[in-house]
Amino acid sequence: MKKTAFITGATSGIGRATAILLSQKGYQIIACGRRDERLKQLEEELKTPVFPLLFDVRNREAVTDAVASIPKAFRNIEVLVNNAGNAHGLDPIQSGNPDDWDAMIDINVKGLLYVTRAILPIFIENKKGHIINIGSTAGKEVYPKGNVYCASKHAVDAINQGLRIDLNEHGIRVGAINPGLVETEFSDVRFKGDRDKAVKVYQGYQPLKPEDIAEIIYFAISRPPHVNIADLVVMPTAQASSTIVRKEL
Ligand code: NDP
Ligand code: 8X3
Repeated sequence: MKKTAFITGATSGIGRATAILLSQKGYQIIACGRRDERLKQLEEELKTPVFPLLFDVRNREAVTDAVASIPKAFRNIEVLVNNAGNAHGLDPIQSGNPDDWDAMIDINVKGLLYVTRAILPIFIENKKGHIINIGSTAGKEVYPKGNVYCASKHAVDAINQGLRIDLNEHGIRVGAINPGLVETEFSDVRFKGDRDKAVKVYQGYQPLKPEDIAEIIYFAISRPPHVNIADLVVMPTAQASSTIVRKEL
């Protein structure tokens, strides 16, 4: 039976690039997201079997139902990539929008937990599995106006460590990949479709590409079974921290 990877946020950016690469490497893909058209497009593009799962990670019941609906041929899940997430807004706390805070906590933190909780019985029964949590440099430091997004990614950092501890007895690998600036739809979402603002985030230097992160994810999951990449930070060469980016292009 082919190995299966369950990827959240496969409709765009890092998740989509990971689905494409893992399919090229022979994995069947369970591709998750809320945009049906994008999932259909991905299914047509991939060479290996794809099972599209349309759900919002915020909806606990929808997550449970989605995982329960996975057919037998796809239940041999070996890899879970917890990637779905976004920043919503970039404001000081004193003028921040609580709806944005809810979105970030509900998607980046609670959504990741719901999905993980739903998949874990499969990993525990199979006595194997590998969870890759997509954190961020925002989970390692806090930058101006990053407040709640940074809090959500610090939570991912803590959950990554907690999962590794709790799952140790089951032999399940758990690791986080924490990227700096990657050019995706991330800033379009953060700035609510303001294209001019989004484009500027990646101007004047060479940002990471989603494919760079996909390659690191593949590197992590293709290590021998005794090797677990527990926590990895990756930034563009031009970036030294969340606020120091050398612009020369
Ligand atoms: P994109 O905006 O390109 O992709 C985000 C993905 O998350 C989409 O596929 C989207 O799918 C999915 N998603 C968002 N909200 C939900 C939801 N409520 N339910 C289900 N799926 C959802 O951004 P990236 O590829 O950059 O982001 C992927 C991850 O990488 C995120 O966790 C982000 O925080 C992290 N990251 C990004 C960095 C960057 O600079 N780009 C740097 C560090 C970390 P859909 O809309 O179809 O539901
Ligand atoms: C995304 C990178 O710097 O916008 O996590 O927080 S940043």
